[in-house]
Amino acid sequence: MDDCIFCKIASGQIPSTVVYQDEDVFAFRDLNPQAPEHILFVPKRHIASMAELTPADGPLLASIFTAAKNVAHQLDLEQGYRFVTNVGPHAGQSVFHLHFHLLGGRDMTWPPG
Ligand code: D5M
Repeated sequence: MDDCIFCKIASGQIPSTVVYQDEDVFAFRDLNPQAPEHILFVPKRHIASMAELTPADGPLLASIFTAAKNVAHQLDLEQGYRFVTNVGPHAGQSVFHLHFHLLGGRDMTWPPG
């Protein structure tokens, strides 16, 4: 999508601190980190949110989760981490391109705010 900031980041039009990428997945550091390690995982293809996913996206999700697991391992987050996606305004979604937050490097509380 032309006006989507995460499409522009995933295509390299807007700079980011890239952590991982492959054919379908792009991961970069969050501009406003909420933990010592805060990385966003996005599909390179534009999908507005988890609400838009279909069964055909299963392999894509497997790629995203596998990438996140491997990055968590590389960052020594073996003590634990959180992997979340916000869907819609009530959840605080502010960028409408599907993204998963990998948060780690500190103790997390539950329930989240
Ligand atoms: O999360 C959207 C996240 O996207 C939020 O944590 C800030 C981050 N963000 C926004 N713009 C950028 C750029 N340009 N680089 C890196 N990170 C960015 P949400 O779940 O939608 O609230």
